[in-house]
Amino acid sequence: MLTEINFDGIIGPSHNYAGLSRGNIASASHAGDVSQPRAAALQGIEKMRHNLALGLPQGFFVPLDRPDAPWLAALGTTIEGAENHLRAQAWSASSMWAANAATVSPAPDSADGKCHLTVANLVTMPHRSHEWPGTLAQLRLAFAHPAFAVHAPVPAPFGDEGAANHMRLCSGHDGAGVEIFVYGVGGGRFPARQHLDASKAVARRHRLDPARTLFIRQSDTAIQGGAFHNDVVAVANEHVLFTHETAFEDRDAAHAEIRAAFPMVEIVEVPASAVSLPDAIKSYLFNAQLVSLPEGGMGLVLPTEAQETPTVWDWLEDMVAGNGPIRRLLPVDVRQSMANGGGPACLRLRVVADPATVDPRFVADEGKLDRIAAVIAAHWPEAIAPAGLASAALAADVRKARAALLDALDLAELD
Ligand code: SUG
Repeated sequence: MLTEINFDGIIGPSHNYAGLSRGNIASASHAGDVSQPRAAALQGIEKMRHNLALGLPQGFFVPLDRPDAPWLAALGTTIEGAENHLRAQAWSASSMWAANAATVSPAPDSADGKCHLTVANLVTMPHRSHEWPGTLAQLRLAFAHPAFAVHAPVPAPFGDEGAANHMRLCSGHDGAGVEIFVYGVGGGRFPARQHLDASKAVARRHRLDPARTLFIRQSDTAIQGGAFHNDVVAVANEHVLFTHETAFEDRDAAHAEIRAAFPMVEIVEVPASAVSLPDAIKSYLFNAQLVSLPEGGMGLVLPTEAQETPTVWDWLEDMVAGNGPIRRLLPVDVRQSMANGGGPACLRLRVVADPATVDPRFVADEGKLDRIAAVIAAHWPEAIAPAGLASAALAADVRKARAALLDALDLAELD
C-alpha cells in the first residue's frame, strides 16, 4: 500500500549561522549569530514526534560528514588553512533541509511504475553544492528496493534544488498525479536557483507523462522578495494548492494551466492585500507541511512564527473557521532552523512508497526517536560561535557526534 512518508533531515552537530545564502533573508540577517546545534536538533526531533502523534508515517536522514575535508582538499586547502568563506561552506549543516535533497516522483506517475528520486545538485550555493554525494549514498541505501530508481544529479550548470520547487496534485497519494515543476529565471539581485532545463531533465528521467507534467515560472517578485524556493510561497497536497497571490510569474495563466491539467484542484489563495509578501516570507506561512490527517481533512504543520505574525494568524483563523479543506493549524517550534531560512516543510522530503520497501533503519518510531535524542543530548555541541569553525577540537567533536549517531542507528556504512 503506497502512502506518504515524510523523511526529516536530522539537524547536524555543525549547525551554525554563517550567512551563506544570498537571497535568503533569514540566513543573511542571522549571519554571525551563535547557533545552538543541540537545541536545534532536539526541536527537529520534537517536530517528528508531533507528526508521529498525528498518525503520520515518519522517516529521517542522518547528517552528512562535516566539516567536509575532502571537499576542501579538492580545493587545495584544509580546515585549518582555508579562507573563512570556504571554511564556513565546508562546515554547513545544510543537508538538514531535506526538501532540497531530491525530487521525488511517486510510482503511479512514472511509465515504468517505479518511484523515481533524482538527488539535487544544489549548484547555485557553494555550501550546498557538495551535499549531493553524501545524500546520494544515503538515498541509495534507504531506497535500495527495486520499487525505487535513484538517479545521480542533473549535470551543472543547470541548478536543481529538488522537491522545494516541485508540487504534486492527485486525488489520493497512491493514484496518478499531476507534477508541477516551478523554475526561476535569473537576472535580479537574488539568484534563481531552479533552472527550467534541470526541471525538464528530471521529468524526462522520471519518465513522467508530458500531459500530466507542468513547468511553471516562479515570479521574479517572489524571488526578489526573498522566496528563494517555491515552497516559501506555495505548497500542495492531494487536490489542494495553497499559494500566495504573488507565487507565479503569470498568476492567471498558471492557475488556468493547473486547472486544465487537474480539474479537481482546489486553489486556496492568500491575497497580497490580506498577507503581504514580506509577512508571508517572515512568517513562513507557506513553508508548512500540508498533510492529510488520518481522521480526514488536512492540517497545516506550520512554524510558531506564523502564530506570531498577526496578519497571517488572523487570515489562517478565518480560513479554518470556514468550510475549506484545511481543517487544523498545527504550530511547531523549529526556531533554530528558521533562523537560517528553513521551516517545517524545508526539513522534510516527501516520499510516496510502501513502507515495507524502505530500509527500516531510516524509519522513525517513538523508541528510535528517544535513542536519537539521547545521542544528540550527549554529543551535539551546545553552541557554535563563528570563531568556533576554526577549532580543530570542535571539528573532531562534531565528527564524533555524527559517528555516535551512525553507531546508534546501525548505519556505520555511511561513515
Ligand atoms: O538553501 N539555508 C537554506 C535553507 C533551505 C530551505 N529549504 C527550503 N525552502 N526547502 C538555503 O538557503 C543557510 C546557511 C547559512 O547561512 O549558514 C542555508 O543554507
